[in-house]
Amino acid sequence: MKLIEGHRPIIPAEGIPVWDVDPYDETILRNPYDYYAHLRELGDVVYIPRYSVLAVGRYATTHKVFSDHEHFVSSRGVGLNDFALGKPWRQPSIILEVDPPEHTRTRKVMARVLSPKIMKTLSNLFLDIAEQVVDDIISKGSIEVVSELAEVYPTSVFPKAVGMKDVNARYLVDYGAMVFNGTGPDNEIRRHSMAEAGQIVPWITSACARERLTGDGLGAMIYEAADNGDITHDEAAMLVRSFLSAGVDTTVTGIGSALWCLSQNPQEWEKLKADPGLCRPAFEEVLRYTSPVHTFCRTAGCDTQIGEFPVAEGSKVLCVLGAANMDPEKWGDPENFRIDRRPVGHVASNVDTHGIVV
Ligand code: OVV
Repeated sequence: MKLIEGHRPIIPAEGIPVWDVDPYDETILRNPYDYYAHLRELGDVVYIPRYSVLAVGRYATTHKVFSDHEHFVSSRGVGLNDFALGKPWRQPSIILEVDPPEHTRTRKVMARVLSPKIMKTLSNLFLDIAEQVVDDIISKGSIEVVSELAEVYPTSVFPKAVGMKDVNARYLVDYGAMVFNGTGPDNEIRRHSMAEAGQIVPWITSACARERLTGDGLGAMIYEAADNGDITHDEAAMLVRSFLSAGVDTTVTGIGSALWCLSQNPQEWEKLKADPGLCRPAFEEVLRYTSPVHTFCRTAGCDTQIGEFPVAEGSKVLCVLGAANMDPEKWGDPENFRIDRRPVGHVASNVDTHGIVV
């Protein structure tokens, strides 16, 4: 059978609204808010013929499908490609592209290494580097936010926290782009990100090896979990890779978006300066408002349904997290960026703490 973007085309159930849109078009990616609104308006689930996929964008439905690993699996890939039908471009992640019970086991190791207690021991490192970066910026007078701040901070902090001996900020940023754009269709954006895969993938793989890590970082702790028999040593290397794929790109986007949101909402910036204690809720609001990961897919692992509509096994479902995070049903006034909103339950990132399997 002829596949579309690596998955089986589907015939949508009668009554599912059809929308001829390309969610991965650059115009929509640059300003997705109208797309989000229309997707939610059309219904609980929408069929997008361009990629022969279903899409959900209302908060309640998106949350439900995204967390329902019994029916909507991650192990067939969280992009358009169905790993059951074709070889993925990289070895699948054992934290992202996996379902319980395997996910529960690997997730436990990650959670232990990223515990608040261990994060606290790293806070001086995070703070020192933040101060250095800010001092540099102040001495320069003006900056380009993405390349001189949003990319610089995570790529300075991350390798140190993980304990990487090999540091290549450019490769880390480009690998992040590959991982996330790799979930989309074979368009210009994806091809551009993948162009360097031949060099970067082997670099990432070797940088995650035990002998390329110091003995005192997060990476070493992951390998210690392997020494204790919680995971295998090959799995340890894969979890170290997950730090790099999941951590860098989302943080670059988060910091860039934070500066954008504050620059567009000067009254919120004043509020933050007056009460720096709002920093954390402000960042959560940035994540809700901008959704660094706009979409992750699930794959129907069996014949199932969304609302009243039947959904056939093998159907790819776009969970449009950005749309869910802007649903007025859930948020009341989602268009207002408010640093004191405390948007509990947003599905932007850190989603595991809300019970969603990533
Ligand atoms: C949560 C997440 C996002 C992106 C990549 C990965 C995980 C990974 O493990 O590679």
